Amino acid sequence: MKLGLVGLPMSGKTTIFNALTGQNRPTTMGMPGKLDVQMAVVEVPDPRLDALTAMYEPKKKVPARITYADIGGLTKGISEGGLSGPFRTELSQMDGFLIVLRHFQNDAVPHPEETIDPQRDLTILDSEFLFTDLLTVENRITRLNEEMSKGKNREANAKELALFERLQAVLEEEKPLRDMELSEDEQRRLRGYAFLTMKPRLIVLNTGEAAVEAAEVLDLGEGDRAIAIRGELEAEIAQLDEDDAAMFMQEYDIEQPVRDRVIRESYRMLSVQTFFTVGEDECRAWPHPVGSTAQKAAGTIHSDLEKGFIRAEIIEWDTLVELGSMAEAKSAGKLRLEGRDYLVQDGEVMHVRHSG
Ligand SMILES: Nc1nc2c(ncn2[C@@H]2O[C@H](COP(=O)(O)OP(=O)(O)OP(=O)(O)O)[C@@H](O)[C@H]2O)c(=O)[nH]1
Ligand SMILES: [Mg+2]
Repeated sequence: MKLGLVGLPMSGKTTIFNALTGQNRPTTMGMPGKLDVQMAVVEVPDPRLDALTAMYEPKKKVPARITYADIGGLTKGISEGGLSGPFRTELSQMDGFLIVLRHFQNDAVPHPEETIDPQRDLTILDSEFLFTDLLTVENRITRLNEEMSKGKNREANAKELALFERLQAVLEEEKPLRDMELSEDEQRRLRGYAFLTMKPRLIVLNTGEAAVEAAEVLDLGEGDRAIAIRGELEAEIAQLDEDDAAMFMQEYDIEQPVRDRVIRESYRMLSVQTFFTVGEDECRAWPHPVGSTAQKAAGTIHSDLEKGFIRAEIIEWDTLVELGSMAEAKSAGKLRLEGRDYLVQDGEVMHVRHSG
C-alpha cells in the first residue's frame, strides 16, 4: 500500500507528512515544478494484533505497513504539454492520493494563487490530473487510428478505440475516470495505463490553527471523502513522547493522533481490511481487499497457499482472545472450517490448510 501526498506548493504537504510519519523533514523546501519525493513507512497500530500478541507471546509481531510519499513539485499548469516522465511515473506508482489543500492563514507563507481558497486549489489539482489522463487517452486514440488505417488487428483495435473514446468523453466533461462504470475486463485492460483520475483519493484540508470540519469549507462531490488536519500543531505533537502528546491533545481537544485517523481513512479509501495469522513464531496482520475469498486472501500470505488451498480455519479475533487458545476454541465449536469461496471478514484469524 503506497499513498502519495500531493498538493500545490506550500500547502503543507511536508508538514502533514511529518505529522503522519513522525519524521522531521524541513518544510518549505520544495521547488515548484521540480519533482521531489520522500517516502516513509508507517506501521499500522492495531489493538487486535496487540491482544493476539499478548496471548501468544510470539517471537515476532508483524503489523501492517503503509508507505506514504511526500511528492513535492506539482504546480498549476505543470501538465500542459504532458506531465514530465519522472513525475508521471512517480504518481502512477501510487495506489491512491492524499490531496493536501491549504486552508491555514500564515502571512509569512505566500500562496501561489495569492488568496486562500481550498475549493479553487482542488479544482486546479483536479485539472492537472484530468489533463494528464486526457493526453494519455488522446495519444492512444491517435495510435489506434493509425493502426486501423493500416488495416491491422481491426476488430481488437475497434473495440479498444470505442473504450478509449468513452474515457475521452468523460475526461472532456472534466469528470474523473474513477466515476466510470467499467467491466472487470475493461478495468484489466486499462490497468497498465495507471490513469491518475482512476486512483482513489482522500482530501486533506490543512486548517492550521482553526478547528473546523472539512465539509464546512469544501463543497464535496459524491463519493469524495475529506478530513481536516491542523497541520503544524499535529506535526509538533508527532515529535513529542507519548505523555506530552496526550497532554497536548487534551489541551487542543484532539481525540485521536492524526496518524490513526489518516490510516483509517487510507484503509477505507483503498477498500482494505485485515485478517490475522497467529502462532508461537509470529502474529501478523494481513491487509487485503474487502470482499476477498478465503483462497484469494490465502494468496496474500503466499502464492503457494492460494494454489494448494484446501480449507481455512477461521475464528473472530476477540472470540479467540476470550477463549484463550485454538484448542479451547475448537472444543467450544468456535473454530469454523470454510471453503475457497468464503468471504473473509475484517478481524478474523485465519489458518490455511493447504497441500504441497
Ligand atoms: N500557520 C501555519 N503554517 C503552516 C501550517 N502548515 C504548514 N505551514 C507552513 O507553511 C509552509 C509550507 O509548509 P510545507 O509543509 O513545507 O508545505 P509543502 O506543501 O510541503 O511545501 P513545498 O514542498 O515547498 O511545496 C511552512 O512554512 C509551514 O510552516 C499550519 O497548519 N499553520
Ligand atoms: Mg514539501
